[in-house]
Amino acid sequence: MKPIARTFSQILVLLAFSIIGFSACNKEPVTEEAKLTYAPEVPPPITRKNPAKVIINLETQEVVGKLADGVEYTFWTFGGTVPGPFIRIREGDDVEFNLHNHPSSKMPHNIDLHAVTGQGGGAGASLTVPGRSSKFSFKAINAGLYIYHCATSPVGMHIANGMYGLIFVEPQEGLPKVDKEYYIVQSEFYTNGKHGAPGLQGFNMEKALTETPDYVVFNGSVGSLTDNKALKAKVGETVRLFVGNGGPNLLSSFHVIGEIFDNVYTEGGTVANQKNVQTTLVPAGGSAIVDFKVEVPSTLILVDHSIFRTFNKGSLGMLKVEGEENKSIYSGKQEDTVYLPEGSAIQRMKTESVDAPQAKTKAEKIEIGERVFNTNCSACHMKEGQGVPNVFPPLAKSDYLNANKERAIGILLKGLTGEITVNGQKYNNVMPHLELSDDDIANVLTYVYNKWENKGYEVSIEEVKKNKK
Ligand code: HEC
Ligand SMILES: [Cu+2]
Repeated sequence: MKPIARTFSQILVLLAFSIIGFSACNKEPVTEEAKLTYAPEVPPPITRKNPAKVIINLETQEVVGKLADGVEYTFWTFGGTVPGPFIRIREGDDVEFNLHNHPSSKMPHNIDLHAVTGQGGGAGASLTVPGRSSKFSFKAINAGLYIYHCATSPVGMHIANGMYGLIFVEPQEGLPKVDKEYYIVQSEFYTNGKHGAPGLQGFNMEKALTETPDYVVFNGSVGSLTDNKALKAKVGETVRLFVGNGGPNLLSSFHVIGEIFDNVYTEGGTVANQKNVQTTLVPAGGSAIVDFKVEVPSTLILVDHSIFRTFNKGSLGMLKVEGEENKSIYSGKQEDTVYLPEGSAIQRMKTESVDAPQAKTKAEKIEIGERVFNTNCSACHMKEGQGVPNVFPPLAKSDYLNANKERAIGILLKGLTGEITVNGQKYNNVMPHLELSDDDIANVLTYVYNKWENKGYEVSIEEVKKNKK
C-alpha cells in the first residue's frame, strides 16, 4: 500500500471509531412517540435495550356510540373509544404525558395512571378543561400492567361513562414471547332504561350507587368480541390476554370456557406466579395477564363467571381457534343414545299420555295440553306464558307463535336456536328438543293457542305427523 493511501485509510478508521465512541458515550436517551393501539390490539413488544424518553399524546372526547344493538350511550372516552388506547412503555422510561381535551367536550377531564408514582397518579397535573392541553412527566419506575382512568369529580361518573384503559410497563427483560397478544377491559354501564331498552340511554346514578348495572361488557359494548369481531388464533399458538377491569364497581371472575390458563400474572404483576388456573379475579381498577396455548380448534368463550352477567348483561367474548382436530385431546360427541331410567318423572308422564285415551274434542286437548305445558314448558316460558325478558320469549299474545302454526309445530319437533323477534323484542337463545309424543305436541299447542288471547287454533296429530316429513 502506498503511504498516501495508508494514511487515508487510517483516517477513515479513526473517523469510524470516533463516531462509534461518540454515540457510545452519548447518554442522551432516544426520544420516541408511544404507539397506541385500540382494543383488542396490543402494540408489539418493546425490543430496545435502554430506557427512552417516550412522548404520549392522548385526547379526551365525549362521543355517542353503540352500547348494544339498538342502544346508544354518550361515552366519555380517552381517544374516542372504550376502553381507551393500550399504551406500552418500558420500565425505566421517562414519559412525557400530554392530555388534550377536545374543544367539543362539555366536561373537564384528567388522567390517573396507576403506573405513575406521584400525586394522584397525574390526576391534578393533568386536569384539563375543553379545548386545552396539559403536560406532565413521570419515570416508569415499576413494571406491570396498570389501569388508567379519569379522576375528575364526580370520579365514579367519569369512570362509569367509559374513561379507562390499560398501560403496560414492560419489564426490562420483557415477557416470554407468545404468538398473539390481545387487549380486553371489562366494565359496567348503568342506564336509565333496562337492559335492551332501545335508543340513547342516560347514566343512572341510583343504579350506580346500588351497584346494579344493566350492562356488564368487554371492550365497551355488547358483542364487541363476538362473531366476526371474535379474537383469532391457530391451533398450536400461544395467546396472551392483557385483561383490565374498569369497574367502576364489580369484580370480574375472568374465565375462558374451554381453556385453562397456563400462566397467570395475578393482579397484573410481572411474575407468572400461578400455573393451571381456571378463573382469575380481576379487581375493579386492576388487571391480570394470562397466557395459554390453544391445542384444539374451538370457539373459546370469554366470560365473567358471575354468569348472569355473561348471558344477560353482555360480558361474553369469543376467541376462535382454527386448525387441525386432535381427537386424543378432545373427541367431540362420540355417542348420543336414549337414556330413560325406570320410573323417572318424564317417563311416567310419557306413559300416561300414551296410555291415556286420545283426546277427541278440542276441550279435551286443551285439558291434557295444560298438563303437558305445566310439566314441560312453564319452567322456561312461565306459568302464564309471559316468558322471561331477554331470555325466554312469551307465548302469551306472541305474534311469532300466532303468525305460523306449521312453524310452531316444527319448533316442538326439533327445538329452536338463532335470533328471532317476538312482539318486537329480539331473542337469541336455545330451546331444546323436548322429545314429546305427537299427541302431546298437538295437545300442548292447542292449549297454548287457546290461552292468553292467542288465536284459538286447534292442532291435530295429523298436522304434527305431516310436519315431521
Ligand atoms: C329450556 C327452556 C325452554 C323450554 C322447556 C321450552 N322452551 Fe320454547 N323457547 C325457549 C327459547 C329459549 C326460545 C327462543 C329460542 C330462540 O331464541 O331461538 C323458545 C321459543 C319458543 C317458541 C317460539 C317463540 C314464541 O315465543 O312464540 C314457541 C312457540 C315455544 N318456544 C313453545 C314452547 C312450548 C310449547 C314448550 C313446551 C312444550 C316450550 N317452548 C318449552 C325455551 C324453552
Ligand atoms: Cu373525565
